[in-house]
Amino acid sequence: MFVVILILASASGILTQKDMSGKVFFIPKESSSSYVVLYPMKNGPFESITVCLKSHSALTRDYTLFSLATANKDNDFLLYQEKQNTFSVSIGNQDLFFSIPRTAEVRSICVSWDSLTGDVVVWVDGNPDPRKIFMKGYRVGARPIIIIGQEQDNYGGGLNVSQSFVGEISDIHMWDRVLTSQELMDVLYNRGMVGNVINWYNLYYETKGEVIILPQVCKINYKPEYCNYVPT
Ligand SMILES: *[C@@H]1O[C@H](CO)[C@@H](O)[C@H](O)[C@H]1NC(C)=O
Ligand SMILES: [Ca+2]
Repeated sequence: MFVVILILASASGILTQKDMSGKVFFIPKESSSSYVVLYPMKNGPFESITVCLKSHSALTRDYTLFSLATANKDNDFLLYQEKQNTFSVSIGNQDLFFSIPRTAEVRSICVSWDSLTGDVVVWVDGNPDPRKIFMKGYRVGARPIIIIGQEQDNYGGGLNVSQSFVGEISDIHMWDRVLTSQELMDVLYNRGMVGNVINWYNLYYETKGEVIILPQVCKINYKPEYCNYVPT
């Protein structure tokens, strides 16, 4: 398969552009130094956001799934699995909590937020949790730093080992709009619905520390297309 398209030297490391279909980022060990920086194709500010990803982790403590910081707000858009079966969505440094149990299974999470209405929806394996209203009228700032595997407490840093992610994470997409239910199903089943801010099939990223790229493993009762992207 056609893999590495282009490798560019950046100031701090190697920026890679790659089609990550059928792959995962695997962070095998707890640390505050292993993570992935994702480079967005749009710089914001953002009045609507949808983020989707799949994760697989045996952690029983808190961990971070998606950390987007801007110059003035470390939790400008943060997805975080808390203890006690609570999942949090933070926007503009404010926290909104959902009752979502942790699981050691492969799990798909999609979160959408619309500034106009404040409507937040969290989808777990395609099932929406009861929606909430949050941060109506707010705009997530421009020039975000997006990190997978660690939680930022300042712009690009302030990482805390106790909030790090250990395990596999994949199929990360981000849009600057709210997806329809039909589009979310197309994401879940890999029917060619790709992010316009972050696109897993054309991903600009940099890995730090110990992050391994491995093939995805599939759950037995998933439809094959759930974990095997077939370009159309
Ligand atoms: C690191 O994260 C843990 C768990 O969330 C928290 O209790 C602790 O205060 C954090 N430490 C710092 C320095 O932020
Ligand atoms: Ca933070």
